[in-house]
Amino acid sequence: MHSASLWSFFYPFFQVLKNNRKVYMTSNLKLKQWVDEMAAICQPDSIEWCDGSKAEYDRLQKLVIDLKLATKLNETKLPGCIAFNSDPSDVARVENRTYIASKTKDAAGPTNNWIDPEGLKATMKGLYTGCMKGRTMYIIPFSMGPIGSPIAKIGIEITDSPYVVLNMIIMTRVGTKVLDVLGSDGEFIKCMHSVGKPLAAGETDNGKWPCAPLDKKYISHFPEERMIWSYGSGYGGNALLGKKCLALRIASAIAHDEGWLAEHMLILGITNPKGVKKYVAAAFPSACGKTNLAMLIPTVPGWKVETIGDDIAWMKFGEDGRLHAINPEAGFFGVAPGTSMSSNPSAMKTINRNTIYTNVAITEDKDVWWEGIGYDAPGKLIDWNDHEWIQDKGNKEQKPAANPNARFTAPASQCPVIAPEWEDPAGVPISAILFGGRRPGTVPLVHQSINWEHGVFMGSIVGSEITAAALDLKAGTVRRDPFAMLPFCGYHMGDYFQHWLNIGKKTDADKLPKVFFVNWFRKAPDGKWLWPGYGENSRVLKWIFERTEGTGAAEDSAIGYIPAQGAIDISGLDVPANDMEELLKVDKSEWLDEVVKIKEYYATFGDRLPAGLSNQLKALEERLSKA
Ligand code: O2Y
Ligand code: MN
Repeated sequence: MHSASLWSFFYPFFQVLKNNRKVYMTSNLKLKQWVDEMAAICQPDSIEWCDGSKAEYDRLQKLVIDLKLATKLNETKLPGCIAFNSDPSDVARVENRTYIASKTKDAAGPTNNWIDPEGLKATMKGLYTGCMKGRTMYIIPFSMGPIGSPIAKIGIEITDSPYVVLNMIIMTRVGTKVLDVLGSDGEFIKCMHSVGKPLAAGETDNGKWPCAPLDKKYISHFPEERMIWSYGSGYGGNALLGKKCLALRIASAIAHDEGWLAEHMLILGITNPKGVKKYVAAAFPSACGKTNLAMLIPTVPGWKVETIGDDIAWMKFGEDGRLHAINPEAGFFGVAPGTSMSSNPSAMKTINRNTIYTNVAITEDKDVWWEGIGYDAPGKLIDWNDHEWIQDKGNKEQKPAANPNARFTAPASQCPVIAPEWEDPAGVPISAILFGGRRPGTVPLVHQSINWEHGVFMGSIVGSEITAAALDLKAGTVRRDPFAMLPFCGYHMGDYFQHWLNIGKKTDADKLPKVFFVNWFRKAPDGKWLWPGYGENSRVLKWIFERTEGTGAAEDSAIGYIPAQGAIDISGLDVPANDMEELLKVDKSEWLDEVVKIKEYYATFGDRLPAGLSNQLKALEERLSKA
């Protein structure tokens, strides 16, 4: 017998010795070797292969409650729910500790935090050495996308965090079936994670969220090797490696090489009163209400919106020449503050069971509460820092009870408006792509691109205006977030733009999605919002739907097609005609100022800015300069 096959034969028995809980009969030699290699470095007390079962979920839930790392919530009000509080140093994605370790700095481009891969590996191997002492190493086989879908990818996350395992079981498809699909020689993405807090003999976490200090946190991506190494954070996008790390940063690099799109986009299905259904993908920078739009309840009579995904879309050409999208995730990791029965009733109904809460406040009867939940705090709370908290509405300085980035992790299958086809392995055909941002001025409520290349231009200039004098930017400055991918593109942004342009040449123009730019955040000169937003956004979706059908009246403008007067259905809506005019206004001088700003921004890409985009900018300027 060949030595590799011998190893393969004896491996399951070796596992029995190392792990008295369960044995996994994976025949994938690369996987076995990688697990052994990392176990030898990290030196865990035990190893567990995860099967994603209910029994496993329940056992780990009990474990984190017994360890006082999580609180069991009110079983009557919130069955199956628990709440964690993280360390105050570990409450969000850490962009300045997130690295793209491509072989060259140039491959990462000007928008990424590049680091030399070999030096980084040496540093991180040092940190990983002995990092799991006193802990269990969990091996999580997961699929991003329906298991076995031609668009799906398999990842294996190694972690020492039961919080991560519980979240991954909700957010991805974990288990035995994934190993079956992987088989003996299937490819997988290595996702290595440790909270970076080894325990000495007899030491416990003592109910405290384990993590490493900020300067020891590393969220590292090796795009050429399709590998992720994360250390020191147990939180969200830093630790649930299927999400931003795999499904966006690594997948964007794979998609570039394989000719498809891995995007930071929600996917929704919209059905008109005649029963015709179309699918829309949409990219917005953070804090633009992506989850709310994905779960929107239309106010326009007879129209229906259903959710496919709220954060990430993988789109590939189908045999019909159209782009088909899947949501690679299986759950929602949504922001709790601001989520209420009025802002997003479907989200509220999704998270009333089997949900993990992180950094929310807890009421005396073990219910959850956060700022913007829609009602006052019911009595004394325990805030996310584990302190007693009594609401003092007169005190503007009062610290919030929930962390502003507090999260819920809930199964997508629980969403009352989830589309029945949300797990279709073939994906759904996309008719429209939307880009948007928070733009109080200049940008109208909605406009449509002239063609695909112009649509790519629209995606490239996505951004939100800085309102407060935040960071070092002055108020009114647009912080660009191209395609809402600034923190998530795993390679050179200039090459990413070119990739989008190339996608447009792979099929007939009429099979490509139509591209739109929306702006729910336009303000009147007196500072008031012009558009009511939320469910009323269905009126804009209706026009977009009609445009994809070739109906929906539009007018040419210098920036693209604008709804003709009366084309946006505002029946029963209290938006004065003047406001509607202001919402759809294209002010040439404002747009000429915008052109100047875009030129400055485009200059940051140097000669890697595709000619297709500089041509688009020039053409826009010419159209604006015509009388
Ligand atoms: O702060 C985190 O770790 C979560 S970030 C996040 C989570 C869900 C959806 N989107 C995002 C994001 O940053 O875009
Ligand atoms: Mn996101």
